Amino acid sequence: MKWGIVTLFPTMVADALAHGVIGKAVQKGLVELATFNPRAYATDIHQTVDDRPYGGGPGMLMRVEPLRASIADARTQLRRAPVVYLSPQGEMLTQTLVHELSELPELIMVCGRYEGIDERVVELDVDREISVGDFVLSGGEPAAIAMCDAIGRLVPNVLGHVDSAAEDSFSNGLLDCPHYTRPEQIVNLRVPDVLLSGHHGEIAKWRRKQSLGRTWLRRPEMLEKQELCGEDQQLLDEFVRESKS
Ligand code: 9D3
Repeated sequence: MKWGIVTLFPTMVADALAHGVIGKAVQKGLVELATFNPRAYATDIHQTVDDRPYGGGPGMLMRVEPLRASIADARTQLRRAPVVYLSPQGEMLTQTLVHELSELPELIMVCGRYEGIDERVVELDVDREISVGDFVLSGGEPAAIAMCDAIGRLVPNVLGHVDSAAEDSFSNGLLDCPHYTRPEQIVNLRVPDVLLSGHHGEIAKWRRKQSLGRTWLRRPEMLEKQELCGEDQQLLDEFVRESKS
């Protein structure tokens, strides 16, 4: 998959995507990253990339000409790519949307800075506006990085077997169960006996019960969206009963 990222801070994005499984995928050519810096398309002596908003008020917007020229260049290099504008006004990024985007051959992401971009650029050049959550960032780059990370790990051969199984964990609509490693005791806290028992059936049941229980405690709205099977309902009932005693 090819990513084109329009950003005033190309090293911020490239550096962030140079680590871990995504970094490996870039090295292997499983994903390709190209950045387009509006500043490189600015034609005035000062290479100006900001401009004042009509109507006044505090804050600046991205200057239209270099922004549109950088998006146009990205489009010529990624001819099959839809253009996403990362913005707080966008539709919320979910794992379902991540899955959908991971099936594209190419994707262009436009990162805003300052107060954002002229609405006519959205109308003319943008196919889709996406937000990563209801909190305030100082620009689109951290959002683009999060989106590339989430998409990249779904690209075939980017993850090994172990991680791709774990991937089910959010897609299955439940939170993950707690995990434990050595030592068997930390301060006064022991690893749950069942995990030391070697009974794989009991271990799987315990993990499922913890997933259901934690989702019930922390994200009840996730459970309301799905109908539990009889066995899951029984495991959750046990968890609820035990949490009250
Ligand atoms: C005056 C109000 N502005 C500043 C508080 C609004 C504003 C402008 C620009 C708020 C944030 C930003 C920069 N944010 C992004 O570019 C962004 C973002 C975000 O802030 N939250 C969640 N997802 C995203 S995607 C891009």
